Amino acid sequence: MKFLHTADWHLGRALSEYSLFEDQSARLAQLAEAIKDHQADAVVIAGDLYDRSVPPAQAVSLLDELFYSLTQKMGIPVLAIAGNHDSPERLSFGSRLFSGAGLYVEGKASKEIRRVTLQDALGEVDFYLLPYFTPEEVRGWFPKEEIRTFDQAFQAILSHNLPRIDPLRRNVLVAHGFYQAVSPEKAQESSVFSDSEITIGQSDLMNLSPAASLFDYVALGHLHAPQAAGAPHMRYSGSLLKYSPSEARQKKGFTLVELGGKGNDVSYTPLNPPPRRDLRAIQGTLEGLMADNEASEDYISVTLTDEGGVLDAMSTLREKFPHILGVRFAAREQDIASASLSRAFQEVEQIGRLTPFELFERFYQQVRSEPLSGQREELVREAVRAALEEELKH
Ligand SMILES: [Mn+2]
Repeated sequence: MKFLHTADWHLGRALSEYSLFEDQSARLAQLAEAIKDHQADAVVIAGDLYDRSVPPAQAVSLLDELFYSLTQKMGIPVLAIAGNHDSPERLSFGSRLFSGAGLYVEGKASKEIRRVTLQDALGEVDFYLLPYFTPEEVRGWFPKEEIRTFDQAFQAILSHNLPRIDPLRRNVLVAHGFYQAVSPEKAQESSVFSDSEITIGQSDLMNLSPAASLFDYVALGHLHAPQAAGAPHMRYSGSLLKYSPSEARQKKGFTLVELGGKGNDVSYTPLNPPPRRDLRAIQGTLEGLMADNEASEDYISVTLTDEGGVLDAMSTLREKFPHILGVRFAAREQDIASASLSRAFQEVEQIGRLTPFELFERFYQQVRSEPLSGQREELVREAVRAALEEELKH
């Protein structure tokens, strides 16, 4: 059995002001290509299909088109679970009907983990679909047990399902969350950045160790960097694309997983086709960056090392990098990081003193690299005036 393990698609996501729709569609076309090229038998999507619980219509159509072409045109079964970014109920829509067509979507976690059995030349493979869940949810299923943490919730679900999982069969677990095959005590010092770039403490960590011998492969989603979760056969495939400058150095794509007969080694191969546009982080002085770099359509995150103030850095860089994501100043960050936090406070204070119009004016300048003027300026002034008047009425 060969399948593509992928996760964290975040369809509908934008980078700064740029929609990623074209990049994501191109990526999904590459996914379909990879399935053909490698003759995969199935696709496993380990959560965060969408970026938000109410995704843009365009993202819904994109996913609908892909699901149709995979299951109906190519005859490839699709197994998917909800991540923390998805709405469990919305993702579940039609799920019972669709399973008849080879589309297995598990939106809401349930006490009995949903099992989908697929067949290959060597026999059957059981896929267990465990979407993202919260401890509160799980507490309701096991009223007699003490469930406060994610780990307690996961262990309760796992023990409850143990009798249903046949260790003599080939088993695959699909899950979304912060999983590692270590004891939570050991992981206390470690902190990991997830998709939301918020540090996850040990409170979110779920220990996969008890599942290690039960499953031939564990297909995980949530962490955006491809990595093993404490054992080589329990893995995060990583996100579909680079979704933040902090991910600039990560390799993105899908993982091709090959299950042999029961007891045989599982092989996994990362597939990283080049994206439509890469995301790169570059650093230097404004002059140096402009002189040393070729013009590029890539998404570029810039850190300037200039000592003094730099005028119009964003619009200068935009000439070379039309998809610039933002400019940070290394010196300023150092200042802030060291003693002079007061400067940051001053800046915030200053922003606080701006009128709504002035604030928008700044925003416009930053986004469009040109001052707000003429008819546009009039329109904004009028809109602000109207909004303020409206507010005064209440
Ligand atoms: Mn997630």
